[in-house]
Amino acid sequence: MTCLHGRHAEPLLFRGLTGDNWTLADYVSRGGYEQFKRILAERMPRERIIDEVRASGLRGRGGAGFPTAVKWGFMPKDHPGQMYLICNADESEPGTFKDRDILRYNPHAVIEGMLIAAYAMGITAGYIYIHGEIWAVYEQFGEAIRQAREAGLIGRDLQGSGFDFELHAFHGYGAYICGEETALLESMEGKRGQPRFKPPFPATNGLYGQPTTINNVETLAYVPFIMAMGGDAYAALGRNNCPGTKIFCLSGDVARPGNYEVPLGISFPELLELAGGMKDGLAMKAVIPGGSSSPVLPAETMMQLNMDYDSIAKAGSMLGTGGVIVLNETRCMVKALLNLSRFYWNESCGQCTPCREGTGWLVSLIERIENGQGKTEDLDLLDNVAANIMGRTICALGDAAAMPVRSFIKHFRAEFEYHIEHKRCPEASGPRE
Ligand code: L3W
Ligand code: SF4
Repeated sequence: MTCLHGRHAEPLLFRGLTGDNWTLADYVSRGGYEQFKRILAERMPRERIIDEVRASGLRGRGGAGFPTAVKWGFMPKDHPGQMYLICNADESEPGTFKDRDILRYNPHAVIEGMLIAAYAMGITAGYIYIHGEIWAVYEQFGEAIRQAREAGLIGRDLQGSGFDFELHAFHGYGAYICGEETALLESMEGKRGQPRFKPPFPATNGLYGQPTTINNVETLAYVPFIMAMGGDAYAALGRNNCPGTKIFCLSGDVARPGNYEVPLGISFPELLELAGGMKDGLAMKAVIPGGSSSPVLPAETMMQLNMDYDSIAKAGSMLGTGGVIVLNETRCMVKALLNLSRFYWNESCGQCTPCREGTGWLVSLIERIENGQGKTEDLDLLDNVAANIMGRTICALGDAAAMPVRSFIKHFRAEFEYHIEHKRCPEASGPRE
């Protein structure tokens, strides 16, 4: 189920959308493409667009939260060859399901965001890399591209401005690692989707070795709104000095799971209330606040927090993608961790030994504990394996696999010890005394 609004603020991206009103005509009737046309008509200086995005405080919504204007500013100003803009729609972080809904409900906002971004950086070619398991979304987006091309919004000499922009949809292969920006580039170049060392960053050595900017779907989709209302006004939509809005994906043991577009900095209790609170009236035990890569936090900590990058980081986790996974009092934390760890083991591309071998070791150890065959020393061993993965790999997947392990043991050690001491998982018997 998807909830398309938050009652605490008028949503921007999800306002009035039904699933049937995604076409170009619908988007234009909502004021769509006016910003791009205005920019072309005014021959707006590129720097003015980047300044507006800077004022908005927009940060990358794909997980890293990198300031968008700073990223755009990395692109060379006078590159003699081709430069590329890529929209990363390879969403597959567990607990994250916002980008596919943006693409499904509001594809033209993404296209207009790409057009404005491309103009601001002087880029003439773009791709959207769509996750391999959402074929229907890929097909519909292709149709949206066709509509925009027919309307003279994609192609050469757009609106008689002299600005060219070609856009193509690229169907990904369904591997989580291809959401890592350099693995995505490898995959687009027809190679195995394995991350590259950074630096060099894509801004200098991206697709086919050319300067490339890669932005998340949600990041780009907000750009037309920022240009329409102005960066300061967009920033003012946030709470507690946190600029703008964000879509949070609420899943797990909440009454109404779905996507909620709310002011950044909203308190966690308010967000939980929007999702109907806890399902079946059970108490909350823990929350994974920013997709499966973010460390788990106990319920008591979460209830004190605001949902913004700094507050969640200060509490020892990450806002990440905004994929909020809520676990109730009956959930076995060992089993939950085993589930996550299996995912990273499966998705490791195998390039780095600590990740390839370490993720497998983590699964074996957690499995042993969950099955009641764990030993007391396994907890230290788990921490040791996780510590030996962290910071020793090419991409962030290694850290993403290790961090949950350390946080689950840190906050829920007693549950691991219970499994070891009683040689069984207590989940079937409900909440423990
Ligand atoms: C030029 C520099 N560019 C940084 C660029 C860089 C990238 C962006 C952020 O990981 C996180 C990860 C997952 N010159 C630059 C520069 N850049 N310094 O800025 O870079 P970075 O390295 O901080 O992050 P990343 O490698 O992009 C992403 C977390 O997101 N995550 C995973 C999400 C998964 C999905 C998915 O399912 N597709 O999004 C969730 O939290 O753990 O920490 O563009 O090039 N000096
Ligand atoms: Fe591949 Fe894991 Fe190394 Fe990332 S950390 S490059 S997923 S082996």
